[in-house]
Amino acid sequence: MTSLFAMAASLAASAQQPQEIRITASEFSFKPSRIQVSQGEIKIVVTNRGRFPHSLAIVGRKEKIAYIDSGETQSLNVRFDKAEELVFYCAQPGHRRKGMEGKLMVGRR
Ligand SMILES: [Cu+2]
Repeated sequence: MTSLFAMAASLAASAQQPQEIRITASEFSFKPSRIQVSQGEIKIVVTNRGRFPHSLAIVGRKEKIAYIDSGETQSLNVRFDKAEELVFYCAQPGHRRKGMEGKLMVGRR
């Protein structure tokens, strides 16, 4: 019985609010461009402070924010189950090449 309670407690803990990270996009960078998160559910909030539309994609993941107009804020929930280092970037034509990319480090270093 005790172990059942312990399991229920840990399930409740894992159902907590996702970690939230906030990123600003502009011409032509993301700030911050290096982000460290723990494994689990992450809410990525991106605000476009630039004049051009931007986006946020993650290499190897289907989830993305396809279009963020100037002045808009959009968010994306993504789950990361293993420790890994991912690259995120803006998928608008030419933007990644001009510097719109960053590193997302999942898990402990
Ligand atoms: Cu862009």
